[in-house]
Amino acid sequence: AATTTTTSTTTNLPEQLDVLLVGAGFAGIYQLYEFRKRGYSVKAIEAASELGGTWHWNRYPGARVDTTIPIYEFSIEEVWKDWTWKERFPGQGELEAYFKHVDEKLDISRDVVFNTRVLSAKFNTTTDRWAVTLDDGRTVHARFLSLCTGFASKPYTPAFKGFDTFKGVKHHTSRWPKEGVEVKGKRVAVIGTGATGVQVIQEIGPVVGNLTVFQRTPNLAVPMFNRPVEAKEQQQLKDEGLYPIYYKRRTQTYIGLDYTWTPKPLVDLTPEARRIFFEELWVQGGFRIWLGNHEDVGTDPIRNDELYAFWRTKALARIKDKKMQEKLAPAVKPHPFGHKRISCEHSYFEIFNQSNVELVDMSETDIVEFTPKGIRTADSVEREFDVIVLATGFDSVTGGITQIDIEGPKGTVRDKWAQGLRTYLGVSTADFPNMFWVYGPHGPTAFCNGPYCAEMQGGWIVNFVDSARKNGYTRIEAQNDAEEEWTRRVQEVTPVPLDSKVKSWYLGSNIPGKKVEVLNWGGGVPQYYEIVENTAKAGYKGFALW
Ligand code: N01
Repeated sequence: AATTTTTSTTTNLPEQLDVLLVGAGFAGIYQLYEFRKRGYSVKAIEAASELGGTWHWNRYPGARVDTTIPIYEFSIEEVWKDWTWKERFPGQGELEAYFKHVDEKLDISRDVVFNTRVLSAKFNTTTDRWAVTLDDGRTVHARFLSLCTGFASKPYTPAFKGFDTFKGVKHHTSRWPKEGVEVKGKRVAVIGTGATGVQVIQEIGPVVGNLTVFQRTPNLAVPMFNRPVEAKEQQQLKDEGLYPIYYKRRTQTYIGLDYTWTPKPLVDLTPEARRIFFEELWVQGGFRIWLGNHEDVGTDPIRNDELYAFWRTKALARIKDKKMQEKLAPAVKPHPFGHKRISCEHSYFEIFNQSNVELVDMSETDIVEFTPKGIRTADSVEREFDVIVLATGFDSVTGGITQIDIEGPKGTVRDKWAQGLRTYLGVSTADFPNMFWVYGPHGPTAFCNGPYCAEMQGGWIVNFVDSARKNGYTRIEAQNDAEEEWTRRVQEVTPVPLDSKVKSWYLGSNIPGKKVEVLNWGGGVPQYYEIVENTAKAGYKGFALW
């Protein structure tokens, strides 16, 4: 078995492979393990120097998963049986250690080419193989191409005027240097208050010299209530046979967690009962107040207002200054609760009580330019900084795929999707034979626990490829009519207002110029799972097999 994740770029890479995986995070690791077990020649190409995907790249201060253990991990017994977490919501460092453990158990690294990027892939209709070009000059020919690029592997940095003139230190959060950045006592700016911005702000707030937060939209963040978890507590659950039950439960809940919407509509409860119910969810921490709530908090505007009012009361109690209260938790709801991804925090609002923290409301005064010393805003004020943190998000869901030059028999994925996203089952697209992805466009992605999605969709792909091989097919391809039908269905089950002024990566509206459309399957995990399983049982209906 491997001892640690390695940084070798010299991994033996045959010119011909059965399967080439792009990325070695949860998704790539799972498929590598499963394909190899079934005797496939398979390799993963990974741009990073180690396993972990998002948990390798996002090493900014305060990075922490916002899903509890043991829901957020592989369900592979060999891995979980002797792995012990330290915290209910583990931090990035602990997740890095987890991936080393995974490697020790499953011996993954020997089949991963690290420090290498996939530049392009072209399908050859004569050989039914993908010719995949790497940035080290090598070309690999693989029957199947599986894109395990995650939903957030392409960072987004806005095109700020004068960006390169700034002489201090600046980093996008997902490209944070491994050796860290000194922020103690420094003048620091954070641009962006999404899930990442919230985590950075609460982590560095207590140590920086002064902090300026550039906020475009207030974050309706909820407390995580993280706590240490004892080894013996975990062992007991394992001994009682609970872990497989937890993992199975992920298939039955809306978002692949161990809980889901409460069925009884809120409207059936008295206001007092609703208040108590909210309180009960709140103290459990994390997403419960949203995803454990009654579903009508999302669909009924009055119930949504009620939840916002509840959230606001909690937030206001933690913010001292009246003006700051209005910026962080405005009287007028900035957007429906839950329409932007809920973020989790522990001391975010308290940071704004510090006298050395300033909040710049970009709806009043936008960033005009970066200068050699700092940032100038529309009110002509130039603030000086030593460090600028860009917590500005990602070209999410599609960006990981469209950043690669992928060419099928009729053109590139990028050109095809520029006209509008079209997929079949959120794992494939017509005219791109033998190509799949997980945790990407039109899958449950934004509304699914990552490791679960990696296993559920990954397992489905492995079974499909295996069935094709056993039946002697060399080419499998989504059909246009099946794709039309699926795309229509995704739009139908994901009722989101496309004309909303709210910018959200759920819809691509966070990226200037990106087509605003439904990017994720919003019909919930159980329904998705049922559909893909039934498709398999029906002989992979909707795919052509040659
Ligand atoms: O990115 P985001 P993120 N000028 O797109 C602002 C996962 N995640 O990295 O809201 C100024 O959410 C933008 O403003 P607005 C999680 O799924 C998980 O924070 O568009 N500001 C916003 O505030 C999450 O949802 C974890 O008005 C600009 C911010 O930048 C996803 O990753 C932790 C701007 C971007 O927020 C992405 O989160 C972290 C501009 N030109 C992330 N452009 C955990 O598991 C954008 N912004 C805990």
